[in-house]
Amino acid sequence: MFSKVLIANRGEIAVRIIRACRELGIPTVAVYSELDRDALHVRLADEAFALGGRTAAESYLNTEAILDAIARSGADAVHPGYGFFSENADFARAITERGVTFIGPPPEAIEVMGDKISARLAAARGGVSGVPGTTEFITDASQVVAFGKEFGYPIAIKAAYGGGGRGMKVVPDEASIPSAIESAQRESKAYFGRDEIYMERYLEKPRHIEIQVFGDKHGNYVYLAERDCSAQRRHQKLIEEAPAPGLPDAVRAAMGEAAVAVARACGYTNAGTCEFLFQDGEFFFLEMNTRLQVEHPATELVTGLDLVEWQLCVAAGEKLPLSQEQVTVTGHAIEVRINAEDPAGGRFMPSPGPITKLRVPSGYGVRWDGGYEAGDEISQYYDNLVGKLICWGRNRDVAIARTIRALREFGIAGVATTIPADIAILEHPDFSAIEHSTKWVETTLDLSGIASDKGEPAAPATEDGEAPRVRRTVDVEVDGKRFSVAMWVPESAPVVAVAGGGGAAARAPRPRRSGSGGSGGGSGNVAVPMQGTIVKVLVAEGDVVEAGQTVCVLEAMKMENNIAAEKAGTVKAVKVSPGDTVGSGDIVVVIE
Ligand code: MV4
Repeated sequence: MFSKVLIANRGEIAVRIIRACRELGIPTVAVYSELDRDALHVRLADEAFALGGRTAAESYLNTEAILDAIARSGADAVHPGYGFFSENADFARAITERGVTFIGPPPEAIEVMGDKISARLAAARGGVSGVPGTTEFITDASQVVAFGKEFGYPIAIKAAYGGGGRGMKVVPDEASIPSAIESAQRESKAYFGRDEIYMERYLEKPRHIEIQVFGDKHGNYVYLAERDCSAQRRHQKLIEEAPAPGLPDAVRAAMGEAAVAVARACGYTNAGTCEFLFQDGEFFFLEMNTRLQVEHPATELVTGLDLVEWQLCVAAGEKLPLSQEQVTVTGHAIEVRINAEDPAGGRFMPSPGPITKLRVPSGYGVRWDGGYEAGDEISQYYDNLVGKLICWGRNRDVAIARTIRALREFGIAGVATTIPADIAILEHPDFSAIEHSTKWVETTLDLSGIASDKGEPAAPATEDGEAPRVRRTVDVEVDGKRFSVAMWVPESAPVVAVAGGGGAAARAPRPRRSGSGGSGGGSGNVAVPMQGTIVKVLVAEGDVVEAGQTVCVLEAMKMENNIAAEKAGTVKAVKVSPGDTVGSGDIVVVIE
């Protein structure tokens, strides 16, 4: 086994890996950016090395800085987590050349799967079919026309070196081919630096089912059940579950064997995931993710296995501990991603900031994999996953009820989270009846009723000139029954002393004044909640706007975010134009 493992990552996944190493008695090394100097993964690791920098490119993606930390720490293995260097064959090679083990697949397998056409060819070598489509780059629109004549529409045009849905365009008819090719190439170039594209038949209502596979360095493979990740929005998964509900056992076994065949065909080792689309009883290979995935704990809860332990053992040259027949699935697991995003009105605006309060649920069948504690800050520079709640139940209904129970116990303040949207999904009859597909959240689920909530009570509207008020609660007993009484007091008022050391009042967090968070009436100053670039301005001076109307579009954290008016009125000033860079809290539009 390794004598020291460096974790080239941050947040919850770094914490997850540190914990697994500790249980195996392996010392751990954390790395950190300037913003993460005091982060949880740094606090938990045995040693930590500064990378410098703030952005991912300056820190967690800085090859030189990480290689330097590996050398200085004397680590003999590196776990890349997910994202960052996890699917970077050059990085895997660079550390291997230095005699350090990459805890992941061989670089050649990463390369085969990084190119979606070679991935399709590898699957075909293993006898596994992808969605009907081409295995050559599109060089001319006439190829798409010919494909449409043979297979019909819609057609998906995809980035050959892409993934995660970026660069994918759906072509509804022949007339749309030229513009779809053009925008697929443009997006692909922008995201991946390359513009090769190919095509497939587009399936309109598939479920996303993925198989967890494992290979060791002795040619052994197993699949560890499957996960259903159909509850997603704009290619961001919200909820994952294992096993996939309603999947016939014969299909499940065939998919598992197909995933193993794909892994074998590219000489895969360590943990990987084969993604399939499942529609009308048929499944098609989509792509293989050559890393440990965010949703791996759902598989852990139903198989009873520790996948990170498996990764470490396999990377160290050990044989897989179980044969396929020895892998069993018990009950049902649901994983909910809790992101610092505000789902109000279904918009999912990033909501970075300090976490002022964090109380995570517990109890039977409840697991929390988090990257933060109260007092830590979610930075706009990184992924805004706060953590994952994973609940196990003896069947799917029990798991759903338990997850809803746990989500309702969750206490977090300072940032808005996706929890209200998660509850809406889990409580929806379509979800319990397994009538959802990958399109369901966007087309069917109604999130318009969800209000902004940063876990801090909003102060009631105040008269002009009056000091802002804050909510304080006191616990009182009336006839021997305990009540919690809320009072609205001026911010400057002394904290009421509560008998029995009732610290609740003293600890009551202050409402945040910026953005769409607390203040009752809504400000006429429309501010952006994070740093980014203005890509569109939709109003001009003198326009009459309604509360909630989008006034401009901000590109930040790789997403376009609609910035909305908080109150109705007339636009008095527009302070930005497309292309402008803005910082968190900058006022972009003034409404009177
Ligand atoms: C597709 C598809 C339908 N037909 N390919 C999106 C992400 C990338 N991994 C592949 N994706 C899709 N490819 C064909 N031929 C539908 C999707 C898709 C999707 C897939 C998995 C999970 C969520 C999704 C959401 C929208 C579209």
